[in-house]
Parts: sequence; C-alpha cells; structure tokens
Amino acid sequence: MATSVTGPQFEPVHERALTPAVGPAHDVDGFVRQFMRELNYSQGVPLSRSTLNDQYLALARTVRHYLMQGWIRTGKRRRDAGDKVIGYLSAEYLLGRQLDNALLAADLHDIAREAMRACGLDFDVLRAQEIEPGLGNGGLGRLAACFVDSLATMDVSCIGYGIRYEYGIFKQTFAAGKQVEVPDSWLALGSPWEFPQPDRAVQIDFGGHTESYTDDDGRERTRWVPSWNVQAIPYHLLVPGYRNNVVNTLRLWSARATNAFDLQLFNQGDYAEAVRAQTFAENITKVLYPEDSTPQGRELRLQQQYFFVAASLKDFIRHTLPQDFDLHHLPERVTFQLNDTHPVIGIPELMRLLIDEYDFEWDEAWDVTRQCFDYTCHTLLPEALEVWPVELLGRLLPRHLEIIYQLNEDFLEQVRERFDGDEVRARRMSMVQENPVRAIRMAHLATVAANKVNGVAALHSQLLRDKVLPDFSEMWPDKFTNVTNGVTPRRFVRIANPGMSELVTEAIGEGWLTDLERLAELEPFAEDSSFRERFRAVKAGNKDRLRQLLHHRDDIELDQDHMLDVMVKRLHEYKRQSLKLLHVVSLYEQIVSGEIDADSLVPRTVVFGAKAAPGYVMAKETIALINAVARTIDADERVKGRLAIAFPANYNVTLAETLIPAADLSEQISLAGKEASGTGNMKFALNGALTIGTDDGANVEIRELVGDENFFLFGMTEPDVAALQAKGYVPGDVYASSPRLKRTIDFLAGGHATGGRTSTAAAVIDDLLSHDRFMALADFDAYVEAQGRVEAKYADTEAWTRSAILNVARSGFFSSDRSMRDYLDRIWNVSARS
Ligand code: F58
Repeated sequence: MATSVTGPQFEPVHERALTPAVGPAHDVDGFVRQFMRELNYSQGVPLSRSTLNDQYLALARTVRHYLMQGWIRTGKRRRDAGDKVIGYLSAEYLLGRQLDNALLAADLHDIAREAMRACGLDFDVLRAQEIEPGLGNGGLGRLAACFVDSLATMDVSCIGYGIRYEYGIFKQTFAAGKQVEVPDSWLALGSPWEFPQPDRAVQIDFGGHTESYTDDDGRERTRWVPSWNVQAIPYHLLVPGYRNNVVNTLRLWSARATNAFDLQLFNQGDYAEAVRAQTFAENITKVLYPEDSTPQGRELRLQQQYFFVAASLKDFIRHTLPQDFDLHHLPERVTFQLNDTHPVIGIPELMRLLIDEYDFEWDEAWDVTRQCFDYTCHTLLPEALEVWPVELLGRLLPRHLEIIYQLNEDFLEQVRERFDGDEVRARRMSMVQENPVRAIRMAHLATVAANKVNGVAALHSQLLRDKVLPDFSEMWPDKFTNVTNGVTPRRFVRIANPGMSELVTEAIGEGWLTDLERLAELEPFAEDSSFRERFRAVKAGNKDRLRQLLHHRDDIELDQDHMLDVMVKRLHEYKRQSLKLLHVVSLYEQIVSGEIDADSLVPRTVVFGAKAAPGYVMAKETIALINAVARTIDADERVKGRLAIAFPANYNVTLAETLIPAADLSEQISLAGKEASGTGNMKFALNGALTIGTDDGANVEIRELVGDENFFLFGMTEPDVAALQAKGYVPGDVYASSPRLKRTIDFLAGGHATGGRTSTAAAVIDDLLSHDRFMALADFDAYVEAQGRVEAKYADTEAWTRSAILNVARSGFFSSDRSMRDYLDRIWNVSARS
C-alpha cells in the first residue's frame, strides 16, 4: 500500500535504539530530563505531588533506560554470532536490590545522586524504597544471582531461566520472640525492573495419559494426551555486566490460566466457579517453597519445576534458535546447567520434545540430550536429594515417567554389563527407588544424563564422589569435577563496602573488581601501620552504618566498640546455631557465677540472622530460644556493655550488604561434612572478617588460602565425624564428661538465661542431650577453646587488623568470576570474551 508521509520520517525503533545518540545523555541534565519524563509520563504525576514510591519507580526506570541500548546490542550481537548459550536453569534467584547494581554497572551512581539533589530529593531515601525480589531461599538462589552477574561481566552468552514467584521468601517477623511469617508481596508497589512479554506465552501441558499409534510412515509411536494446561508468560529482567555495555537476560516465567474466565458461569452468578481455572493455574507460580535444606515433596512443587523447565526449553528452541534449526546440532548451541535437582525433569522433557514433536529416533534423541545437560549438586544431606513418587509423576507427567523408565532400563543394562550382572549394585544405582514408596531419584537421573556433575567446594566434590554417588563415580570417573563457589565482588565488596573499596583502589589501583586475584597486591599493606589504621577506620565506619540501620529498622541499639561476632544463614541444625548460643550462654554463666569478671571479657555483640522453614519445628524453637536469651542478657546489669545478642528479623540480601562489612568474626561452624560449600563464609573473608570455623565446605579452601594463623579452626574433621558415628555417638556422655558443657546446659535448663522460664529451652536441650544429630555437644569444648584464641587475638588490635587485611588480600579466589571461568573450562567448553 502506498502511503505519503507528511510528518518527520522515523527510522524503525530497533534501529534507532542501536544508535548511541538516542540513549539519555550520560550527565546530570540528561538524567534529570529522563527522570522527569518518567515521573510525568509513566507515573503520571508532577514532582510536587509525587510520593516516594512514584519517585523511586521513576528513578529505577530512568536507570533502566541507560541499560536498554546495551541490552538490545548484546542480544543482536549474540544472535548474529550464533553464540553457544549457557541456559542456566534454576528454580531460585535471590537477586537482592537491583537499583544499586544497575547504577554501578552503568557508572551512574554519582550522576544519579547529583540529579536527585537537583530535583530536591534524597537519593538514599529513594534507594531504601526498593523491596528486594526474594526469589530464593538461601545460598543456592544467591549463587545463581552471583553467577549470572559474572557471566554478564565476562560477556558470556547466558540466559537465566527461572520462576517469577508472586510471593518470594516470606518476610520474617518476631512476636514474643517467635518467628511469624508474613507474605512477601514484592510486586505490590510496582516492579520497574521487569518486562512482561505476554505475546511470547507458551502453553504447558499436564496430566492425562499416553497412547500408542502408528504414524504415516508405519512407525510405532507414542502420543501424550494431556488433560489440562496453563500458559507460561515470560518476564525479562536485565542482567547488566560491569561497565562493559553487556546486558544479559533473566527470563522468569509466570503462570496464567489458558481460559481465565468462564463467562457463562459468571453470567449465571457462579462467580467463584467462573474464575476457578484462573486461580488454579496461577497457584503454580504463586509462592516460593520456603524450605531450605530438605525438599518438600508436594505436587505443586513438581508442577513449578516442570512448568518453568518446559517453558524454557520450548522457548529456547522456538525463539532463541534460528527458525528451521536442525536440532541434531542442539549441543553446539546450548548447554543447560541444572542448578540442583529442581530442573532435572528437563531431561525427559527434552527427550519427549525430540521424539514426540520432532520425530527423532530414541537413540538420536538420547545422543543429543546427554550432551545438553550438566548437573550441579548443592548438598550432602541424603534427605535433601529429591525423589518423586511414581504415583505423582505418572499422574502429572505420564509421558515423562515412561521415558524415565526406558532411560533407566537402558542404563541398568549398561551397569549389569559393566559390573558382571551385579544386581545389588544395579538396585543401588537405579533411577527408581522401591522403598518406602516407588519413586524417581532425580539425582541419579541427572547424573546419568549429565555431561559433567560437580560439587560446590573441593571437600564437597570429594564426598559427593566417595559417599553420595560412589557407584557412579566408579563407572564414570571423568564425569565428576569440582567448581568451588564464588560471590560477586561487585555487590558484596564494591556496593556493600564502599569505604574498603576506596581504600583498596588507593592502594593497588583500579581493575581489581573484575580481576579479584589482584587483591593479593594488598599483602604488603598488612605491614603498614598507617594502612592498618585506615582499614580499622573503615571497619568502624561500617559498624556505625550498621548501628544506625539496626536502630531504625529493628529498634536494636548496638553497643559501640564491641567485637561483632556474626552468624547469618538459614537456620538449620547442621549449621549449629545452637552451638553458637551455647557459647554465649557459657560466657554469661561464667560472669553470673563470678568465675570471670565481666570487665575481663572482650566486649562482644553476637549477631544472629536466620529464617527457619515454617514447618521446621526445631529451627523455630531455636529462634525463640535465641531471642529469649537475648532479652535476658539485655536486661541484666551484670553484663551490660560487655555481652549482648542482636537478632534482627528478616535477614535478607539487603541486610547482608550492611551487616557483613561490619563484622569482625564470621561464624562458620557446621558439622564437618554437612555444609556443601557456604558462600557467606567467602563474603565475610572478603570484607575483612576473620573466620572461626570447622573443616567443612569452602572453609577448607578459605583456611588454606588465608593461612592457619589468620583463621580459627576447631572441631572434628569429616573422618572424625564418620568414626564417631560408626562407634555410636552418645551426647549424654559428652555432657557428663565436660564440666564446662554441663554447667552451661544446666544453667540454660534451669531457666537462668531465659528470664526464669525453664520451658523455653526444653525442646532444644532435650534434643541435644538425646539425639544431637549434628554433634554440637561433641564440638563444644573445642569451640570454646577456639573462642579463647579469638579473644586473645582481638585484644591485640594490630595483630587482628593484620590478619583481617590478609583475609581480604588472599580471598580473591572466591570471586564468582573465577567460578564461572572454571565452569567454562571444565564443564561448558566455552570461552569467555573477557
Ligand atoms: C546451599 N544449598 C548449600 N539449598 O547448603 C551451601 O552449602 C552452598 O554454598 C549453596 O547451596 C550454594 O552452592 C541451598 O541453599 C537450598 O536452599 C535448596 C532449596 C530448595 C529445597 C532444597 C534446598
């Protein structure tokens, strides 16, 4: 159709967006103009009538504008080059606040601050408005967020696939010291960082049955006849690299009903029934399961897993690959990293797609599938390895169950052939467990299909091979590898600790943020007394910042000049918060009994931060107990100013960013052999805290790197634990034979640390004395002894500071950039551009 254009002629929008001049100007004026435009045209308010939330949303969208060009360019460049994509499949991304990270990536911080000042607004108040997207439980989810940050910074093509939970990890509050969970409505005030793409929805099927048929070529085939389906709507989030104009994508899926609304029912007045389908469908992505260390075998969880994985695979094939791409070459274009077992249903799903929808033969499909997946295991607790009852799997995904059975049959045939028909071994290795109910072992399925299987720290990978999957490592020794976790220095050093970052840059120059091993250049400064003084001044400033935050946020008054002894992580018995608490009670008992003079103690505040899974009774008892002891100590004049517990509610990424840089002592005291890696331990070391820890997870590597003299090691090793277990562990005997422990427990049981109430500690003490599955009592004496070493060292300010600086200098290895390089070399066979 011929049209005559009378007005100005425009280039197509996508072309224009590629022209550098089109983005907002990188200066205060440009920022202010864009901000006002956002406020007026997107929020629809003049500055004079705008609320804080309006201003925050406009600010976020303004910053977003500066990233758009990089995002469009990155996508185009990757499509043109046909880059191999890392498809990171993770049910969780614990992102933390977005604004600071985007400002840092785009180098806009100073401009934005100045621009807000020019508008008469308080930049810091606006930054504090942001509600962090808590789309993860703990370490595993935060690791995924660190990894995508590093991949963008290293310009590696990655799409992070996940779930857009409407409610993330619950908000924790305390009522009379007990944990109360409040829904986390992170979307309620608007979500300026996401781009919904409803036109890119994909349909996800569930239920029904399978049937055999003969196709036009006379081949016997199987067809899945599902009984219901939902729509998966993708939402894009930007993942900006650090100052490289690269922006990768996080693609999070949200569920929507296929037929939202039954108009006939509505017209008949049956309103509830009319929207039933919608409610049902939308439940799938309604809420994150708040379990941390043991999976909850619930139908909805399996629905979530299949939902996001199936949507991601379909979407990748349809929208990321060129049209008519020959899927025999899929492994050249993608590698799907399975973040724990949660996305493992993707393996039979890819088989199903290839066979049922793309006409592949079984062997061809398997050949492609087993080259497309790698599997990371994040645990050592056997109860944390997911199994799905076949009854449930067969009801929800009948075709997938058939495929798994067939894969298992083929696999077991291989096992029998290789190991002389060893039937006992075949049963141990089977993907199907028979007792207590017939169920699919997702870790076995993943291990069989994956190209590579990795643990998350050296010790963990060793134990994974030797204890969790020994038969598999015997069969395929080369399949197993290790990648020690890491953390992003952009968020956890630069943003969280600006004072230290500045000091580091002054000392060793720029460039360390993307080459963290360069922190080693700080080593000589540990011997420089004026540097040490400045280092201490930074720590003191960070403590002051924390003091102010806790005052406003939690009504907690931190004592000035205390040693900050910090234990922050999910609450779990294996992590042994109870051991830390026993240490505090022991100090308190010694003062109260007059054994030691309060003034002889190094003044210390023990900070806890921990959420308990809502159904985890012992974890909740422990929280209530910590709070009760905190109250009792706080009210006792005899220890005032010398000993305190602070337990701010709702520990999350945002709080971590203020808490960790203020810490002196990092508590990493899990029972050896139980913490796969830990990543909090790395964040503390990088921010100049000294670790008191067991020989567990990545603590082992931290100690090796920072040196024994800069780390407080205590407790049983993993072989000690195994030997004690084998001998038969009797916690009552430990209690009876350790006078210090006995006095501590008797004191606590007598109600002396819980305001006179003996019931508060009963459940925890009963459990410790009768089971103590994680052997807290067995390590108590060693822990107290190590705390004695901590006190002695802390009293020597210069020695402590020297060690703190050396912790920073020697922790460059723990950058997630290094983890990503290891994945690229050992697992993905892809090279980074930078
Ligand atoms: C954690 N796992 C490990 N799981 O405990 C920790 O040692 C490690 O550093 C971290 O992964 C990263 O590798 C963890 O956070 C979960 O939260 C799962 C959530 C879903 C249910 C099962 C546990």
